[in-house]
Amino acid sequence: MKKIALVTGATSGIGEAIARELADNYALIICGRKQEKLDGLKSELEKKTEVISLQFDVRNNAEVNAAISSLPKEWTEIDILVNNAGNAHGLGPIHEGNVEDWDAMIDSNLKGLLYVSRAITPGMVERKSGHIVNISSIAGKEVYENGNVYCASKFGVDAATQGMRLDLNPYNIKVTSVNPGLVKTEFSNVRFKGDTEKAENVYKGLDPLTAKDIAEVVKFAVDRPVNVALTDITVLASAQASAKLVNRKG
Ligand code: 8X3
Repeated sequence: MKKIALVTGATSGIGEAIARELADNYALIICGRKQEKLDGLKSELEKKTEVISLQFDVRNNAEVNAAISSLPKEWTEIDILVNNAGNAHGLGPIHEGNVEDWDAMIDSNLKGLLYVSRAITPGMVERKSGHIVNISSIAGKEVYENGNVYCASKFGVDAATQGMRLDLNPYNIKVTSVNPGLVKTEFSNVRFKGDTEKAENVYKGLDPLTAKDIAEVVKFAVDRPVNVALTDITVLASAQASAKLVNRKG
């Protein structure tokens, strides 16, 4: 079998694009919460490579462990782990924050990434090889107004990524962080809970990144030769100078 890549949050947006991109060179374990979406993507990608799907919620450690332990023997040696699952919920000042939104962001963006990494890294350590790609955000590099807890979750991802790189260094495991800026996906629809006007305004007057743009960067990172480790890659739309400084037309 080819090298095996596992992608979380593969049922939409950046994760789905990453799965498509990696299907050229890797056998794929696609993970997500929505079985129907997993089935659709699996039948599409099976035309290119071997694919297996795992349905679980990264926020639930028991589900994570059960799913990873259910892998058939020939799928257990995971070479590439892409921790992509996560989202933003709400955008507003800290004193008006919705605690359920906070829990959702910290549980999926940070704790979910840790649960999945905890389940998969022992095998990589044992084999002394592997590559983890954490999809973080420009929000893990800069705090912006009203971003408070989303930014905190992504700063957490940034710290966890650095920690993983240190701890896994003796075992030849590469750890890469990819930090996207404005990518037009369902991201803003989810953040604004279906308010499409607010979501559209985020990308108004600029040419945003696409999920494919980020997926191509991930592919580039995992395809580097053994002697090359890309550690920390921030990818902004060309019109962006920072998280919120955007040169919008008209
Ligand atoms: C997504 C990018 O700028 O909306 O993580 O935080 S941003």
